Parts: sequence; C-alpha cells; structure tokens
Amino acid sequence: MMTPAHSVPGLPDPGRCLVMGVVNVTPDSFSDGGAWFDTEAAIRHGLDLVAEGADIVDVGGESTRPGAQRVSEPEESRRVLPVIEALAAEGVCVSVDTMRAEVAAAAIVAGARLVNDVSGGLADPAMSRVVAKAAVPYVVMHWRGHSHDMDTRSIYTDVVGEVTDELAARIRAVVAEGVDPSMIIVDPGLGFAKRPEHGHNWSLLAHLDALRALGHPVLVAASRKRFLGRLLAAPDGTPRPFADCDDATVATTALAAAAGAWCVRVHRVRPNADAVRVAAALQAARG
Ligand code: PMM
Repeated sequence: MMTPAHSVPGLPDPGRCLVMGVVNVTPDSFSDGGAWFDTEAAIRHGLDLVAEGADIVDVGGESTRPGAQRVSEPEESRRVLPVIEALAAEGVCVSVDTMRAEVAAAAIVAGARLVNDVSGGLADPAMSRVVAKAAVPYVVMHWRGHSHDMDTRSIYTDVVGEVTDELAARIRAVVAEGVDPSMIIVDPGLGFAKRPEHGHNWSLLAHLDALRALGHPVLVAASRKRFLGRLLAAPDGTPRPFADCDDATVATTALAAAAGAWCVRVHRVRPNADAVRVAAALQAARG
C-alpha cells in the first residue's frame, strides 16, 4: 500500500487520497445528466458534497459522454460560472472541468482553484498559457479526441505504455508553454478512448504505478463508468445502469487509494470518502 506521492500547491492536503465530488451542470452527462442542470440545484448539490466529505468540487458544463456533441462556449460559461462563484464564496475548493481556455480563465476569476482539462491541453491550444499565467494546478488527462468519435481511437497494442508515453508528451508540451511542473496532476482518462470490451480501463487501474512513475500526482475517475456497468452486466449481457455502479465505484476507490492515487473523482461522495479513510487507516497501521 502506498500513500499519495505529492501535495499540490493551493489544494487541500489531508494526508490521504483526496475526494473530488462531481457537479455536472449539464442536461445530458454520462452518469447524472440533468440532475443538477438548474443553477440553484447545482450549488446545493456542491454544498451537500462538501458536507459529505468532498475535498474538492468539480464543476463541469459540457458532457463528455461517448458520442456527445459540444456545447457553445457562452452556454458552457452560463452553466458553470454562477455555480463556481457561489461555491467559492462559501469557501469550497472548486475545480472547473473544461476544455476551453476562455471558460477556464473566467472560472479562475470566479474562484476556481484547479483546472480539470479532460483533453490535457489538446482541445484548446490556449489552455496551457491560461493555466501557466494563473499559476493554478492543472489536471492533464489522457485524451485522443472529442467524444463524438473517441471510440474509434481506442486502438492500443500496449495501453499502459501508450497512455503513459502520451501523457509524458503532454506534460512536456504544457511545461514548454510555461506550466509549473509542480502544478501538474495526471489522469489516465478511464473511459475516454478506452474500450470496456478490451479491458483498457482495468489494465490502467492495475498499473497506476506506471502513471505514478511520471512523477506527478495521479487522479483516478472510475465513478459510474461504462467498464463497471459491463463488469456487473446481467446474465443476458445487459450492462448495469450507471447509477447502480456506485458500490463498484467504492471498490475502485479503495483500491486506487491503496495504490497511491492522489485523488478520486466521484459522483457519490460519502461512501467514497469512507473508502479513502479505510485505505489511509490501513496504510497508517502498516507504518
Ligand atoms: N470523466 C468525466 C468528466 N470529467 N475529468 C477527469 N479528470 N477524469 C475523468 O475521467 C473525467 C473527467 C466523464 O464522467 P461524468 O460525465 O460521469 O462526470
């Protein structure tokens, strides 16, 4: 069992794996689309997640579910900015889940302390400069293209080696744009150009050590992803619905925290916050 390898400037450091709770301000997200689309409901949900033990609340306004089409920049800003502003005003550590530099910049002004970019800087060439200038932590996720056709890009001969190499290339690129290496967090991008039927996500979860060897904190976002629904499929092969995969998510959280993940991104906070505490207690008992 391994403790998280790093603390990140400006973010909480409770000495255990962090818990990032998700607020998707979207009508159509992968796993909780529509539930928090209303601004007031999204703010309430963010505060509830903190009360349940979230260290960070991740606010996103664009669905990245497989096949999703993009929303416009003004619509994305309209969705996320009031929620970020209200949560930050309550003292919540907020991250903005966006691929757009303009949205990230406005979110930082509104109080976001972390930029979570599922494209790792590939979707918007201006993103790394915005992050560098604001000197905020930056989640660089492994990504091979937008959601509408990402499944066609999920071709690997060695998924762990290729994801690690491609993340290393992204780290070099964003550092070349001025991002401070101590602000970079890496994420294998479970479910993004990773196919449940090919075991890509399981291979990555089984080899978090390879990602940790990049020298940056590792964020793991397995919550309610398709590969869990497939694992738990009914006898006739029908995948388990997303919202019924929360117990399996908790299991991935315990295992990822035990393997040294720095943070888990989850939809249901309380059981996952319990799981990271279990992993931390075991680690402490081992000395
Ligand atoms: N997955 C989703 C959205 N944002 N951010 C990071 N860093 N890593 C992820 O794997 C990730 C993300 C899609 O899941 P959701 O729509 O269920 O929130």
